[in-house]
Amino acid sequence: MKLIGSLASPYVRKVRVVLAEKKLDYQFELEDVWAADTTIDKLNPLGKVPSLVMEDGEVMIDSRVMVEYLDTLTPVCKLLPSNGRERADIKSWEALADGMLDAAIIVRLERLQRPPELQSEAWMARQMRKVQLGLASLSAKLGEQPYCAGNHYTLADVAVGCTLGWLSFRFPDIAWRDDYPNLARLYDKLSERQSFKDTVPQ
Ligand SMILES: N[C@@H](CCC(=O)N[C@@H](CS)C(=O)NCC(=O)O)C(=O)O
Repeated sequence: MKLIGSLASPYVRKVRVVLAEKKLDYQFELEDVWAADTTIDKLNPLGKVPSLVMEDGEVMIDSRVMVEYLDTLTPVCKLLPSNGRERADIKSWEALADGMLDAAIIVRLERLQRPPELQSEAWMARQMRKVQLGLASLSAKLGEQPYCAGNHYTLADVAVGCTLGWLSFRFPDIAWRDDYPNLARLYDKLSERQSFKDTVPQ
């Protein structure tokens, strides 16, 4: 398999963490989707990373599809139960964590890629509200549990960890560590895993 991505993308990081946890071999190819000469849309019509080129040449898109598939490839470090409510709950954690990223990235692009006179404060505030409410919700759901889904490490922790790490990287002014010590405790624990150490956003 060949994973196309960047070292900064939190969605790419999620897939890289899962590949590492599952001990799966892959090639990693860097692609700057914002460069004028990017050819990413030849592989992925949405023009996004991560994109995963499979052994047969087919391209899988979207990190959520990828991690779900990758988890089925080996029994090592099972990250998602096969079915049932617990699976849906873990996918909901992931949907929330990814949704917060989607909102924060809109704000970042608005700030970086639109001329100041075209930027909408109201639009950015609407997106930032999703990030702030998302943090409060993650913290409330986590409570005093050691991991998102309870006592064991799952895809929920991978997704939440990638979101928190990216917020620290791109939005250092969001004081989530001070506001939500339980999220900081979780993130510090995840950061000790080799899969997280090897994929710190840069
Ligand atoms: N839902 C997608 C989101 C992927 C995504 O938005 N990736 C960003 C990089 S962080 C991207 O490639 N953006 C390029 C674009 O939107 O044109 C996933 O989980 O894979």
